[in-house]
Amino acid sequence: MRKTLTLAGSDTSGGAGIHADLKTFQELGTYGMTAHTSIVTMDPSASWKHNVFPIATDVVDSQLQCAFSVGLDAMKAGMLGSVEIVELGAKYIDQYKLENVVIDPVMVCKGEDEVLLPETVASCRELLLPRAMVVTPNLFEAGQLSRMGPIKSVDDMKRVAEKIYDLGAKHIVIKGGRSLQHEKAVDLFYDGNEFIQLETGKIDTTYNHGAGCTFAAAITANLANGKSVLDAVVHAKEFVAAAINHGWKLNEFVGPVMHGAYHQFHISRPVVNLVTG
Ligand code: PXL
Repeated sequence: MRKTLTLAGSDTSGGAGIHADLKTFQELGTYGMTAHTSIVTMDPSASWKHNVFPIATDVVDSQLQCAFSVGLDAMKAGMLGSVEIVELGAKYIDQYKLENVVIDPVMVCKGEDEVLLPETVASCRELLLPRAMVVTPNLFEAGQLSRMGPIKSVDDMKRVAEKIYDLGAKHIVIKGGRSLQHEKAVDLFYDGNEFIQLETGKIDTTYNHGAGCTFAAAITANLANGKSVLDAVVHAKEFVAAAINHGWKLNEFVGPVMHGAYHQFHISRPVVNLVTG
């Protein structure tokens, strides 16, 4: 059994963070393990406002010691929250020479505007990008990591991907998703050599909580299972598109993706077109 780890925040509402990752790891046939960096709760009496409770650094250290000791096939890092936790993650990746590292540089929860502190973004740029087999920023995160500001077009995505590659990440997937001014939902893959656009039809839903985490977790599980990086990314995009297609309303504030949709609804599996150049 291949072993996967997520170093991320716990989303009590079950759609994103560690919960999305574990469900996805399970769906894709790997053994999921966890290291919690924070616990996120939502206040039902304050329009589902997110409260983030950080986990003490020595507790994160202890979890990483435990998980890495069993021998990991791949790991994913999501919401890290502090420079100390970024440094710990980098230390364990080096100590155990882990290659299959997926960095999802979560800087903000959907609908919230509290952004990671600039020094945490800087430590992510300096310590995690050089250790990343794959990094999966959305448009905002890609703009922050590259320090190249707002991204408005596929051409902007290409310039930013080149910059993030120069910062040390081996493969970059910038998630344009449906926010880009384009008729399709476009993500851009770059491996330092060629650009590949991954295109799916835009899905008209707001029930997409946890989509980014699910995508990165699926890449992680696919790498653990021995897929090539491009195959891991393309399959993860199909997996998350199915999950978004079957997103559902949890309450008046949030609609999570359906992590199990890919395997439960074979007939409606989305198609991902690859456009090179
Ligand atoms: O979707 C971003 C995200 C990541 N990680 C955790 C979260 C969220 C958003 O709610 O709670 C733990």
